[in-house]
Amino acid sequence: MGTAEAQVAAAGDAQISTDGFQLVIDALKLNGIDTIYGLPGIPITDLTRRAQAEGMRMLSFRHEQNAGYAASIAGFLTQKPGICLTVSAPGFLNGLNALAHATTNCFPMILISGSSEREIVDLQQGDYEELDQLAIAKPLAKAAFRVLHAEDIGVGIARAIRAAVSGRPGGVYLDMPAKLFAQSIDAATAKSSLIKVVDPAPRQIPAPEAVKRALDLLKSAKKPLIILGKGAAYAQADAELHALIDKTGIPYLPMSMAKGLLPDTHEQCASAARSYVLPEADVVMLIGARLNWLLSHGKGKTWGGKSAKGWGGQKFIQIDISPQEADSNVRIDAPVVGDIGSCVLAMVAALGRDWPRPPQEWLAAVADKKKGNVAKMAETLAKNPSPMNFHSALNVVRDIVRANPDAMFVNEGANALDFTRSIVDMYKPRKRIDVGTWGIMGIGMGYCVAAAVVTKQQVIAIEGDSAFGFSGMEVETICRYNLPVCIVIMNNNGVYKGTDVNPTGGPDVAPTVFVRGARYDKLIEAFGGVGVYATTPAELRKGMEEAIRSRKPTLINAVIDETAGTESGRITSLNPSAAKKK
Ligand code: ADP
Ligand code: TZD
Ligand code: MG
Repeated sequence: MGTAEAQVAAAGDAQISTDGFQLVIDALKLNGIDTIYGLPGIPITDLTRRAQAEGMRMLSFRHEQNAGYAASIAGFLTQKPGICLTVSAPGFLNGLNALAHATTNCFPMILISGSSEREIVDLQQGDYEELDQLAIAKPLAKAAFRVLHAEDIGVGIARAIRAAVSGRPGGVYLDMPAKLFAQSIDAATAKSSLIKVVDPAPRQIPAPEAVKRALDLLKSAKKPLIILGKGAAYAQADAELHALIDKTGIPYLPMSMAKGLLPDTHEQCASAARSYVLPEADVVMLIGARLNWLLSHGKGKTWGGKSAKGWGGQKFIQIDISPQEADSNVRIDAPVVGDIGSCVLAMVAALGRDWPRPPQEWLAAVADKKKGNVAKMAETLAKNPSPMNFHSALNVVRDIVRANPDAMFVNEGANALDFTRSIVDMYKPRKRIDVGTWGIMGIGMGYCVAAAVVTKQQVIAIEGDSAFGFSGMEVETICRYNLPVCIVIMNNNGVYKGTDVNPTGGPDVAPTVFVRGARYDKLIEAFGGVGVYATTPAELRKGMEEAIRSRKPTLINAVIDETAGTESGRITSLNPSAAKKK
């Protein structure tokens, strides 16, 4: 019997009451939220217990940051806010990183943290885990609220849901002081205080003149290009996007997490000719992608500009739900503001039957570049060096993903990220989830848990050995919930590579170097998972195939040539010391 029911039974019919704990659970369930990612402790331990007792999936992590990352990516995958639940001060701060990550990446998430007593915190009298959490969360969240009275829980959760998913999605903080949970409230009043949010992410229809302006510009292009970003993946407007790409015949580039929106093997996919199409294109249509550092801010040498910040001469169309995004880096000639589904649908409708294909010279030039680069890559992938390197290992991963296109794919690291992104093709939408806008390490195991829980599919994670370390303890969580996760650690003994030396000759190794030959595979065995030690592509293939066949939690320690990586992977230019050396 749940605590609420017990109270009801004890109280008798005359004064049926419930409490704050129960209202939080009821409010979430009423809004279709059935999973919480968190870590118990004062004052939310009973909330975790009662959520489970009430049929919610309560997933307990070993560190709140990983629970938070799980919640954030659950939000991306489902368009419902992922819920992360933490204790006060330190638990809250551990979760805060993920909240900021959700806001930065435009993922809907709600961080619910218990907090200490307001009157003590505000007078700074030194309460247990005292911290003014709301004030700290505000600058990192899309919205932040505090609920003080049980009768306001319904409104608090409704506002948090709306803030998280409407418009540009983001992270929302909900502060719940300890006293709130224990407050008792008349059950009928409680029930009527709950809000089932109607249409939490309303469609936003673009203005017809904005659509026309964009299409006129696109039609004038000699070398048009479409860039798909993770906003397009989030929008789940897959059919509309297919229609747009098919009907216009325009080459497109997927950003990392937009890979697979259309199969990477699609003939219009220009990924293999990226460094050719960016500077060459004359009109670029961005769909759910920001012109941030990942696209070199839309200017400079990457775009054919003469100087580091010079404009490359492109005209830009930008489809985005945020009206403030346009002109953030370069002039946007045709902003189209609305949700991607509605915007792309409006465009497809307005294309008409006689939309001209892009000029043949452009298509041929792109195809030609692609062919050359693909052939070069095939040659590299075919090699079988000893020791195994990133390419020979990733050649295996590429085959495995091709054979298992429904598997979720998690990826983090530097070289382990960059090589994987360019070598491993994706075939279906929202399969690839990775370091995102900040290029952070640490999303790995949290993402694995959420991906397995939300999609029920096999999960494959390709992890740098450094990247894995940020969330490695969650292999226990993966084993505990018996999730079908196959973690592959690209083990090159360190950050970027394992060969740096301490210039003083002292006993400490260099800051980028880890224990040589570390046996990460033994780690998962401690929790009943399967550990595999792989030094050849054949061993790696066998390990991955067996993991997928058995669906057992598996960690494959893929031993990679420790000299194989480059400093910072592909972003060496952002490294002050490396740039100076040039
Ligand atoms: P990427 O890193 O893949 O380039 P970004 O995270 O930079 O993608 O950009 C995603 C963009 O998508 C953001 O500007 C965000 O406002 C936008 N966006 C998110 N969801 C939607 C949606 N449903 N409709 C339109 N735009 C969206
Ligand atoms: N801390 C956080 C939270 N995010 C980061 N991005 C970094 C530190 C800096 N960093 C990178 O940008 S990549 C990386 C770090 C520490 C690890 C690279 O090593 P790896 O990958 O073993 O994961 P490779 O294959 O050895 O390059
Ligand atoms: Mg490494």
